[in-house]
Amino acid sequence: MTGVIDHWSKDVEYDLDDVALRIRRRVLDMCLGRGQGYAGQGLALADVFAHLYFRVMRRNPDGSLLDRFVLSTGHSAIALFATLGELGVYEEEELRTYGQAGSRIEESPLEGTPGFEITGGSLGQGLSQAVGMALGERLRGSGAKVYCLLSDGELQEGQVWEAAMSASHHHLDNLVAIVDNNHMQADGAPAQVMEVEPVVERLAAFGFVAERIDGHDHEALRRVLPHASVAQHGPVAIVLETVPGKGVETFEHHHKVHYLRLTRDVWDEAIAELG
Ligand SMILES: Cc1ncc(C[n+]2csc(CCOP(=O)(O)OP(=O)(O)O)c2C)c(N)n1
Ligand SMILES: [Mg+2]
Repeated sequence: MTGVIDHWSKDVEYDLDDVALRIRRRVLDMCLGRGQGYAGQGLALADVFAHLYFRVMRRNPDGSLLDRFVLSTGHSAIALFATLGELGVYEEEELRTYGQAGSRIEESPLEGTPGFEITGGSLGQGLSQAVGMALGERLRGSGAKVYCLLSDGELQEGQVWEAAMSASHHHLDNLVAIVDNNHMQADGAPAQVMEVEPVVERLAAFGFVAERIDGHDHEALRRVLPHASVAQHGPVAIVLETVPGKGVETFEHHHKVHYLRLTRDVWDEAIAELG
C-alpha cells in the first residue's frame, strides 16, 4: 500500500508537534481549491496521524509499511492525504486538487488510492476489514499490527460491534482500534442522534483493553500508542477525545465544522492563525 518515502527516515526522531502543525497546514491548503472540505476532521486528527506515521508504525527495509493502517472513516481522508503529503507520497500540487473532478484526492478515497487500504466512504465497515487483515497477518506470521481509525458516529453501525466481538474472540493482539470521539456527526451530536457513550466501557465489554485520552495531548498519545514493537495482550481500543477544527479557533466554534464551506478570506485567516 505504500508509495515512495522521501521525507521520512528511520534514523530521525521527529518533533511530532511540528509534524502535526505541518499536517494541519496542508489540510487547510488542500481546501483552498474549492473553498470547502473536511478540514475540521483533518485538523483534529493531525496529532494522532503524526504519531502513527512518524513514530509508531514500523517499516520494512525498503521503506514500505510493515504495520497497516485502515481508515474506516472515509470522509476523514484529508488527514491521511495530508500526512502522506508529508511523507512524500503525494506532491503539494496534487493535494490541492482535493475534491475536484477527476482528481485522485477524493473527499472519501476511491479503491486503489495510494496509501489507503480501503475506500471507507460507507461508514461502519473498516473494523471488520481490519479484523480480517489482523487475522491474515497473524496467519502469515508477519508480526504486523493493524491500526483502524473509526469515528463516534460510526459506532452506531451494528457491524462495528460484530467486528469488535470477533476481534476479542480471536484474541487479536495485533489490532488497535482508534475512535475519533469528537461528539459530532453530520446531523448533530451523537448524544442527540443516538448515544454511543460510554464508549470505553462498551468496547471493554466487547473484550478490548480500552482507554480514553485527550487526542491532542502528545504525552498521552506517546503512552497509549507505544511503538508497534511493544507486545499487547488482545485487541486494544484508544478513544480519542478530539476537537474538530483543532488549532483554528473560529473553526473550533464553527456550527458547521463537520463540513466547512468558506470564502477565501476566511481560509486565509485560518492559515494565518495556524502560523
Ligand atoms: C453507512 C453510512 N451512513 C451514512 C453516511 C453519511 N455520513 C457521512 S459523514 C456522517 C457522519 C458520521 O459521524 P462521524 O464520522 O462521527 O462524523 P464527524 O465526526 O466527522 O462529523 C454520515 C452519517 C455514510 N457515509 N455512511
Ligand atoms: Mg464524530
